[in-house]
Amino acid sequence: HVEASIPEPQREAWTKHQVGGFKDKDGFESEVVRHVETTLARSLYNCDEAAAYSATALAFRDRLILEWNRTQQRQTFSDSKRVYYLSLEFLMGRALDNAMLNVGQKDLAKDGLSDLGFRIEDVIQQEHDAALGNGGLGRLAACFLDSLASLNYPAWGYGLRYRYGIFKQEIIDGYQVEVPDYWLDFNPWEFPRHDVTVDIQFYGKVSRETNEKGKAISQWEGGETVKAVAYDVPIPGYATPTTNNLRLWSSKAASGEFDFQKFNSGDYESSVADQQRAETISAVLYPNDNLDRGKELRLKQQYFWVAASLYDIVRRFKKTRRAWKEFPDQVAIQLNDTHPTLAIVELQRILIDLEGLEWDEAWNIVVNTFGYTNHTVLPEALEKWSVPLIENLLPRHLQIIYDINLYFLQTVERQFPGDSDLLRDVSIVEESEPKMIRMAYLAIVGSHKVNGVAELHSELIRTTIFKDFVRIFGPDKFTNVTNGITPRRWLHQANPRLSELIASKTGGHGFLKDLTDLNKLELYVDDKEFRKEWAEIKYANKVRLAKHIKATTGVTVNPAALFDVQVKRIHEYKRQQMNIFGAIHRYLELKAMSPEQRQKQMRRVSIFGGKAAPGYWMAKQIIHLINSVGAVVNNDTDIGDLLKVVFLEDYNVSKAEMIIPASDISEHISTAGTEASGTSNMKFVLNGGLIIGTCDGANIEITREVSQDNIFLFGHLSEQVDDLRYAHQSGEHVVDPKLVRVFEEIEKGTFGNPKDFSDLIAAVRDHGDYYLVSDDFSSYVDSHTAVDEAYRDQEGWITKCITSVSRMGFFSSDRCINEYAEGIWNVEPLNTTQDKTV
Ligand code: F58
Repeated sequence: HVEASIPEPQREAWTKHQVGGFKDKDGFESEVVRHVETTLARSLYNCDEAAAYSATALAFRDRLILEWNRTQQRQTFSDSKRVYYLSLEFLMGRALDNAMLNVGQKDLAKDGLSDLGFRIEDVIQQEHDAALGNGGLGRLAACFLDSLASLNYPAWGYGLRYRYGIFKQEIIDGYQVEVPDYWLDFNPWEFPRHDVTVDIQFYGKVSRETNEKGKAISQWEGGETVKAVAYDVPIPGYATPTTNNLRLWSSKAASGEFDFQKFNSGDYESSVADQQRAETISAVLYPNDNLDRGKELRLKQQYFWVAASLYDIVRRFKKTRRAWKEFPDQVAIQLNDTHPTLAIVELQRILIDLEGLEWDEAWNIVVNTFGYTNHTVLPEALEKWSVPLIENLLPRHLQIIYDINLYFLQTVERQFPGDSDLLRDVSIVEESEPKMIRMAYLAIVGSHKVNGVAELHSELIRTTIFKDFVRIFGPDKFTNVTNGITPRRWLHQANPRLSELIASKTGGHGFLKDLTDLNKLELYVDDKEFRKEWAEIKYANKVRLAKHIKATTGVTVNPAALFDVQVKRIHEYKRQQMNIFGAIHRYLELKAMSPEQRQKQMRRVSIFGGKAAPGYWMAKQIIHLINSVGAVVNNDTDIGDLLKVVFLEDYNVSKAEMIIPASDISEHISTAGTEASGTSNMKFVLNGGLIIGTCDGANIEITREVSQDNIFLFGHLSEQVDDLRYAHQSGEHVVDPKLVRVFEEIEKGTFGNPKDFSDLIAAVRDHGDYYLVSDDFSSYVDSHTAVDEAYRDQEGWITKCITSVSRMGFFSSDRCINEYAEGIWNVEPLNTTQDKTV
């Protein structure tokens, strides 16, 4: 029942002329030249690497969109249930390399580009990262899209098309400076859909009317209208014809360019201001990682995106002419954290106010449609919105939230009569001044499943922040889906040589579709030739990173030294401060040694990278301390190669692809119970690095898979944290003597003005050491000693690395997506008859 716009008799002409995309090297070259000469209006006389990138990207884009079209048709005709992944962040990184690998034409493109005078590596490097995310949560969404397409699930991502992604970080005199990331100058990967628009309403008022049947209907009207315009980004699956869609919304003034009435009457400024106000909604990504700031513009972003997406989803459903009660059989919507929680309220509004359903019938549909993923237990990151703010911006939604809460609390009262403490504790409305809406509670009440992202994390949400809801809804509503990563980007693309070596031992590239195939590697752990190649690849990756370090920081590092890496957003709970204190401790120990003793020590390069939220003072101090320590240590002739400390500027997805394969040991050292999962831990191990970590997040499951012998665990356990904090508050806090020594050195001025770092020290020494840096410090230092000893035995080290990689199959995002599909969405992959093979 899908209608084609071209009538039957004319379709023959269409089929005859349907474009197929390039098939071979020759076809690819001709597409590149055509794009250089026509689309870019250049020629062989002025085609630089940037132009070669643009033309190559356009050639692949053309290919993708053809698959995209076919996929959308297939999914529509099959009438199968679709998954909609709502995420305010998609941290995609570069697209070209990924597209070439996923459609299996990188070799062809490499030869073609070489014929035309270019090296494919240089061409790939021209691309600007699509950085529409902060960190783990946004990158997880990107890995999920890759898996959904690779597994042939009918799925769409919905997000915002920010004009500015996460800021670019520059390090000037050791301090972070933020520079805007304007990435849309040339973006061949998006298709503007100027015909797919939705008018989104804000503010205004609610009136109640009685309809013909005598039923009271609420109407929301007036206020401000902004237009949402769709931009589609094709998401190619690996070795499959499926190319799914990521739809990003951009905001525009509803009245077109600007108000001509105002313009003609001389009121230029306000006519332009209206336009700018509208465009501001999708202008910039909020750069906070694990912190909620409650700004009105952020709420506007959330509603704008949610309302446009739901309108689109409902429009698609209505085309099938099914009954409303079938909505949850056709549609599964996953909420990536609470940011899209208003979708619950918006769908209920559509059903009762616009479609005339009864409350209960509508609510049943809503609950069966939504699933909610929680990504944090940190209280400062749990979203709350003030009631007056919502009341002003979305008056009808506030009423619906109150009704949802009322009916919910009524059921709680029936279940637990007279328990007023419980009612207060679980109320969606917090009785504070001003009142606040607890978005996580709203998300729980409005979803049929709630999941955490690693076993410990899911256990913690069941027993701490959401424990009352487990009593109310029963344990089955709460589940765990341990995060995963896509092996296509994080092994095949980031570490092509390792991927080929693995393919040569496991019988081809099948492991990229079923990562548990990696276990075949364990057979070769003693194979001399294999081990030698393994070591060579790691060394080559380290040489490449060493060159990057030299080029960007001026510091010379020895690739034979142990590379110790901590790259992630800078946050006190992730404890980069502990890492740099540890580096200072190592420096002091080396300084205290005789030259003969020093000779026997292991060489280290301590590598840091990551952005601090612009308003996060402590995080910025940490960056400054790392750079200040580097400036001293790296120029100390007593120390030489034994210790280098570097901070890599502007950590992002494409840098991660270079850094991760070059790591020997990486640090995942959050205070136990604070890191929901972590996903880079998985990437590092998959690339043949070991990890040092706390018993937190997915580290625990990684340990279970690779075994205790292949990971360096240290520190207190999550169940000890409360007692330790309590003890600190009661004044029983004795700072670890090694750490005292580190603080003394900082305070002597060895690393510059001690005042610059006084808050970092005070947090540990005087303000209760909330993140338990001192409590974990000595076991952290010991663990580093164990790392040194293990690395001294190179053969033993390589055995650990190979064994670990062979046991990482569980951490594929394919496994993770299959768990969501079965346990939460109830969707199945769509059979694509002719599965392509790469
Ligand atoms: C991260 N959260 C978790 N939030 O910290 C990490 O442990 C987990 O592996 C990852 O999610 C994926 O599940 C995270 O990245 C954010 O960046 C939010 C951005 C918007 C404001 C609140 C934090």
